[in-house]
Amino acid sequence: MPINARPEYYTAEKRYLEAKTLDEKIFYLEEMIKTAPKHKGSENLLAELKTRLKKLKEKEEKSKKKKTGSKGIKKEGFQFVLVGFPNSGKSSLLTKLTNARPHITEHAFSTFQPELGTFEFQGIKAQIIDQPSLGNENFDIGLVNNADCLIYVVENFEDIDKINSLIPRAQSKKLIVFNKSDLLSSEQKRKLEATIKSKRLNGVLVSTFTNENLEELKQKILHETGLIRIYMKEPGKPASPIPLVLLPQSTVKDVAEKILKGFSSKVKETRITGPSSKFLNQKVGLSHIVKDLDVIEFHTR
Ligand SMILES: Nc1nc2c(ncn2[C@@H]2O[C@H](COP(=O)(O)OP(=O)(O)O)[C@@H](O)[C@H]2O)c(=O)[nH]1
Ligand SMILES: [Mg+2]
Repeated sequence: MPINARPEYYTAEKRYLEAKTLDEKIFYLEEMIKTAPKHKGSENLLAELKTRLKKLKEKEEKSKKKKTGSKGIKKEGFQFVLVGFPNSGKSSLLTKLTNARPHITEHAFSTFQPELGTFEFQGIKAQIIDQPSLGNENFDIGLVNNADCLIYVVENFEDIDKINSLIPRAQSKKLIVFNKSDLLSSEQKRKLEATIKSKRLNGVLVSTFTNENLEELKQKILHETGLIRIYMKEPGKPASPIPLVLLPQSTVKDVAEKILKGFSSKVKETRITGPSSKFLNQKVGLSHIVKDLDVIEFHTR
């Protein structure tokens, strides 16, 4: 179109044409409108761009309404969000890690809205959310930016940088899952694992088909939550099999209060055995900081 626009306009147009998400499209279309020449010869073009923008905004409004519907996900406790390209195996992984049963197909973009699953492992619970793939207009950047930890589901190292460049504002911790290990030879697996180690990546090589390393992945997920499991014990009896779950940096007082509000004022003596104790049955005060898998005995006399 011979409208003699400034270079900024053509850059915005190029980005607009390449844009994958609705968010991006709207952003660059607005840039085009801002930088388009404003004279008689470009009137039609401007009008056309504005109509296009209006339509995209209507579409955005509609998808927002959908999101706040019955599927709206409430954050409870520690939240993981799966991110990755189409067909990397996010939905398959959600099925293996949680109670959720999302739709799995060989077609790209078969997940249309976020799907919540509850991860339950060795006494700890967390939320895991399966997202529409990167590049899908229903991909929810808000979920990514609010996650406590992102789980990248990838098939190779290049995907990691590509994902990073698409979600530049994500600050949370990252766990990298290399999926489809069943497609690799043992030599390829060995190399990939060596590279994960040498790059000091928080990553693990798994297969949702053969279940390879899924237990290791669960351990890593549990570790990422930082949650602390404390086992209570009565004198002369074995420890209870079900732990109390506390936040990182919790104290003996927090444990007592978790059992019963006000209970800490009744505690006369605390004995602790486990990662936070120097020896068996160490006597500690209420301000002692507990560690995961400690066993605690309260004496109230
Ligand atoms: N070979 C192999 N294929 C897998 C594995 N996990 C998932 N797939 C396949 O990859 C395709 C996409 O899986 P899906 O979970 O829907 O991926 P999503 O688009 O990331 O949610 C499906 O055909 C799955 O059967 C795996 O561990 N190994
Ligand atoms: Mg999916």
